[in-house]
Amino acid sequence: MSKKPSIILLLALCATAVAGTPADAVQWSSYTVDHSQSIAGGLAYTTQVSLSSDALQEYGPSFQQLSVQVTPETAQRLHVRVTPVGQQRWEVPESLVPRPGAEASLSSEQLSYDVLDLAEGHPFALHVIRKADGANIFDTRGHRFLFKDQYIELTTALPADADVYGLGEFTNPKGLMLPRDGTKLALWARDISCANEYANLYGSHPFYIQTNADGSSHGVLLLNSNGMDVSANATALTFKVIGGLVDLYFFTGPTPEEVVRQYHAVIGRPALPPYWSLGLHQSKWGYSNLEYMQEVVANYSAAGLPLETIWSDIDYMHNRFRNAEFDPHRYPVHAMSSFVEGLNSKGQHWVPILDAGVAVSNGYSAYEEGGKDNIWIRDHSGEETFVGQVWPGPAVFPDYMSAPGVAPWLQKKIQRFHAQVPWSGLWLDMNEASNFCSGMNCKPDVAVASNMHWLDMQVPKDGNISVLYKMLSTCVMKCEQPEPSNSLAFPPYAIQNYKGPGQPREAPLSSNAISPTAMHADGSLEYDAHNLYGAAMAKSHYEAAVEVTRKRPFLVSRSTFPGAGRYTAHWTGDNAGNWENLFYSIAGVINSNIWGMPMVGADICGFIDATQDGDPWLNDNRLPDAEYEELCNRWAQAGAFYTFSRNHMGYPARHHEFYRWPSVAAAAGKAYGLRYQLLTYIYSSLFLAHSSGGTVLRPLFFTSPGDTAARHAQQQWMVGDGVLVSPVVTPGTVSISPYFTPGAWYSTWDYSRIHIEGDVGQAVQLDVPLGDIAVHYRGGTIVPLQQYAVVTRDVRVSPVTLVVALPSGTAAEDAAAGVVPPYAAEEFCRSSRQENADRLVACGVLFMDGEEDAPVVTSDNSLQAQFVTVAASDARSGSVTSRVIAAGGDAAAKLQIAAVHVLGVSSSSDAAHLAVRVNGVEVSANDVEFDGATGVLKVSGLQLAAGQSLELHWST
Ligand code: MIG
Repeated sequence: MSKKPSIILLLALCATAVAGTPADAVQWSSYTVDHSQSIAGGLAYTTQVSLSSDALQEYGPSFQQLSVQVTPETAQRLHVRVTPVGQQRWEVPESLVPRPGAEASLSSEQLSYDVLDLAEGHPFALHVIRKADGANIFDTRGHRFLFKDQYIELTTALPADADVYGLGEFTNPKGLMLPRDGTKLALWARDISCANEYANLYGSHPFYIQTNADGSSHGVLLLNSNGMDVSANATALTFKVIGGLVDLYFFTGPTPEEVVRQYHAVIGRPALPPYWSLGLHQSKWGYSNLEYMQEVVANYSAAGLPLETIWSDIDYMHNRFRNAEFDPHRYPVHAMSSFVEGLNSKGQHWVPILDAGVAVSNGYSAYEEGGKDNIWIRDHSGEETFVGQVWPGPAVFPDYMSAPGVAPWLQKKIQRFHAQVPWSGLWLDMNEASNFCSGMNCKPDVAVASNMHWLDMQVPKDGNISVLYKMLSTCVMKCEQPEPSNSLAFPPYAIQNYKGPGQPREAPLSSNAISPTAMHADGSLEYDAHNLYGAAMAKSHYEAAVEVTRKRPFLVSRSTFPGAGRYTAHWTGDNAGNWENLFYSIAGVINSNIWGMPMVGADICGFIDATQDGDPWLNDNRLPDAEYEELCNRWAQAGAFYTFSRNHMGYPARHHEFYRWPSVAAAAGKAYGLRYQLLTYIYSSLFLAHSSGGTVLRPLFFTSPGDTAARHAQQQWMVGDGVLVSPVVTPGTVSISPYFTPGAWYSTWDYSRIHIEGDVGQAVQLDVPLGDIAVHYRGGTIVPLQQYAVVTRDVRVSPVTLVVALPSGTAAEDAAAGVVPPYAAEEFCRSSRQENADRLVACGVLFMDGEEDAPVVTSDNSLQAQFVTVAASDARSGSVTSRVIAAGGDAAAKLQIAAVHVLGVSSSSDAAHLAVRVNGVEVSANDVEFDGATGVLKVSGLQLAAGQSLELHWST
């Protein structure tokens, strides 16, 4: 990037946007630009800025000099780092987020952005524009910029008519878009129910996407793990951060999906989950013994419902909730191991929970070995082990981020666990990390007799611990509280750390967490590293699981940070069993996709069986039984289209396994019937995200970013490029008006077509009686559909029907309507559209591998095929061709294409002259069915290996 033209532009822009001279401007910027310097011939350069006037001195003095490093990294990605000169600052470790750095041989002409306003003598501002239209990507002019030891303030302008989303983790009652009323959203990992609106939840993702009125979009990452508040109002967005650096990445899109891909190229692309994990999962906190779990499995099968995986919550754990140890009475190891072997032989799976804290308990191997290996997080002095509390007594916390001995310790622990009972995946809970005590130097409070009772407690043999659980999560230790002058425990700026309804928003950082004064093995402070606990735990478990199982791991983590998706799936945490929370789950799973964790779901039917203000332990404020059943019916069907589909509930919740009610069982049977047919399609979509970045569950408006009404269609979501889900999320509702963006949409149930003409979408009224859910294929996609079976291992080898959903317009017409066509990001599809601009084009992908679930996907162990349909613009004739990219592994041999359904063939087609040829051979009339009224052409009786190329022609 050449900077000279920028300065000229700056002067022009200054005159209009910010009136006045540099001297006046000093009032908004505390820093003035000294000089800048190119770095060794490349496009990168560094600018030094000096403090010219300070503000908010009650938060401490601002640094005198800052170095601003501007590094164009790719044509669509700019990196800007601001560091205080001569100071070592905390930053997110490379071990968790390895930085990709700049592409070699990048030229300034290639860059889609420009940086302005870094001219000598001027007030310092970060001003990044998109070159194509001059639109602002980031613009701090006119806003205060402060950089102190424990307080960074950074504000960028936002157009009032832009939408901003993707920051979290928090529950937004309005849906996806950030509130623009100045509400401060805190990022500080916390163990708290996600039914709490606007509360800082389990993960921290300092990233957002801005979609302008015209649909053009860009993204901003502030790569910083410290506690922070982020707020937006009508004109600006502000970060207030209590440590670390200003380390910014800008992604210029310009479509929202491209922004996400560009973002994932920095934080790491998502792990591919094993195929079986796409099956239905059942879980409950409170399956008090093995017999109980066996009954649940048997009930699913008796109800004729698929059940892939049964989960064990902390109920399986031995005395005082020892991770990875079985209670000898309720879950004896031998019985468990034969139970799980039995499951495995039927193609089913078992996944247990692991909590972050490790019980301080003599005779507990994980505890004793960890002490020897010196892996626990240290108390503030650095000498003693930090002791907190998880469940009824003292617990210590493995330092997954930096203790050198943690990897072998963990591997040994989970190896032993796996040798006892072969788990298929691991559920990582309480890793914010949650700690029921606040403070330092905690010791069991022996002065309180009842505390000792809890410590001695054995879980009763019948496992009925309902009274105990609630008591157990209150602190039974005596901790030293830091002095008010302790700036780690009480930094000068208090973020909006949420503690619970009716409590002050600014809870101390130590609340329900490891003390911010605690220390890691490498000397880093918990104050800085707190938000990374979950991501570090996920990474360690991923690596250990690969070693132990030699298979692709399946992990589900509650706490996450950018980059965690390389290792783990996510669930949205402790939601409530009500209609609002069903709705919240939509934005919840979409956000997780934006953050690089496409494998995600909410607890189906709700974790807490009470509305937000009710006390679940008192069973108050629950939905009446009949309405609960109705909710679960709707949620079963919606949840069937999360990527990670798990029915889970809390201890005191009414049971809501799908078989509990005939109506819900029927609804689940219908929705999961379709999900299972779509498993390979979902898997293929996850594979695309894994290999190229991007989302699987995404908002409808990604198909038409400039359509503002589509942005408000928040009760729907896309699953990949080809499937739109429009569930009922309100009570007593049998008719809905979901939104459809321009083009053709086909019901997955009967192939009936909705055609939206023009360049804006439209709401279309649909009848959805209880037990039905609206699901549509998007025109322009080819979806591989298979056959339902009770376990996924049988689905994955079943014959494939290619559903070709023809678009209603040509590629040129799509472009004119401003829609983003399906698979726009895939080169093969983009070029097919370019070459066939005046025809109808549809694209699809198929990815499949074998049951060995190899940790790394290669072309030797997988089948990868691309499908393209090109049809005449009158849709009377066309072709379906496949291109096989990889034909390795047993899938390539086993998988067969048995049928092709083309939707949207012209109804004026002449059925009498219909001819279909496959790989040059005419298909017999018996195997061809054409319904002129609906425009559906069905070709069956094919036996084509999916690993071989296919060429089908139809003409009428
Ligand atoms: O504070 O293990 O979010 O899914 O069932 C409760 C018991 C601890 C919180 C998890 C939830 C799980 C529960 N856990």
